[in-house]
Amino acid sequence: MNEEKQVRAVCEKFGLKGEYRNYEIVNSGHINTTYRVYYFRDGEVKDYILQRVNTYVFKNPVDVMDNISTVTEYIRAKIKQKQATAKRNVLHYSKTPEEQYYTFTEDGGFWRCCRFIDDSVCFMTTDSLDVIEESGKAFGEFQMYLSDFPVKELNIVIPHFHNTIRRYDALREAVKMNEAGRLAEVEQDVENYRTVEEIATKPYRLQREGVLPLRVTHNDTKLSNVLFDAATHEHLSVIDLDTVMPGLVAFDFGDAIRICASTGEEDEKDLDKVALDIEKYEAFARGFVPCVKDQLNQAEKDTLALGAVAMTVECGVRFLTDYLNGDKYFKIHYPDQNLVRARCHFVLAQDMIRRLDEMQAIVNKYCEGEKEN
Ligand code: GN1
Ligand code: MG
Repeated sequence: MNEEKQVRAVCEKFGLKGEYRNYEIVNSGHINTTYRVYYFRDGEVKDYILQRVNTYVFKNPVDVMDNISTVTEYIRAKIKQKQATAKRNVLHYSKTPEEQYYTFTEDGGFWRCCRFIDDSVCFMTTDSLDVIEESGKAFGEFQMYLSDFPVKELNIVIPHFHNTIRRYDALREAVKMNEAGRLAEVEQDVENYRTVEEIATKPYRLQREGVLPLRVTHNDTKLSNVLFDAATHEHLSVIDLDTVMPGLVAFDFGDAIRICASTGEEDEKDLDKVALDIEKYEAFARGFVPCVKDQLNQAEKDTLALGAVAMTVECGVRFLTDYLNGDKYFKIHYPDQNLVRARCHFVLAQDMIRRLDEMQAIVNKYCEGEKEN
């Protein structure tokens, strides 16, 4: 079946009303295949986000949708306590006539559909400190909405997702197997990552020792996972809830920093361009920290900046592992993209390690915010 036919057939399975107009591919994610589909109904265009979930990555996609539906309902109810409608502030997934949040296609595809939030935009990168601060608020509020959510109700959709120790083990395994025959080319990169293993695995070790508590976290807090109002650039909603699971607040903070506070792209080839932008870092902290600080223990506050090191290294290790394994996990748009990503993350992490005290001082400032006033 050609792509458009399949897209239309899936829309029909969700019983979307109105007249189908057209569709486009959305290329920003590394995991799922995403389409924006335009319908015409009641004199206006209605658009939807249709996704084919990557079942190589999400082995139990029904569990993913269970998590997403419970979490979005929970947040919707909270938002409605303070405002009339939550329409633009939380995702709304469509159900099929059989009352399911997903449908299958004959080729084994697992699909879901949600309304596109009206007049919203997202950014892959930005130089606007206001946008970055807004993204910090978006993830901070998300954290707050779920602070009393019963953690045990969540399915663990990817076991050991942010277990940095296991991510290093997977890299060692990939080195041993050398499946794609690329080891000779990356020996220096593997060695580089070894030099930062100790510091990068520290937050995970603190979690294991019970010093850092598990909370309900988003676990994939990149800038492009926030929607903003197209005109004002105020934050509307966080998206991509696939990996909402128990996790560390430091990791939600840190994974966002990895993207929004880097001077380069996630796959910047010119490594001289890659560094931590401390102003952007501060902008995110200014949005995020005040939302969460009252619920964090001292150890959590003290390790937020370290979370950025951990997430940058962990993500780099994952890119390098995938490169060695033959690019099976992350989507790539050119042959050595995973290697480029891995190298760029190492340079960024090194800069963060150099500036860790400065980074943590900024967090401390926003943790103490109220005392200053
Ligand atoms: C993936 O789906 P996407 O592109 O938002 C990945 C994240 C990585 C990120 C790197 C389920 O996120 O963990 O940090 O790429 N998601 C999964 O950009 O592995
Ligand atoms: Mg994701």
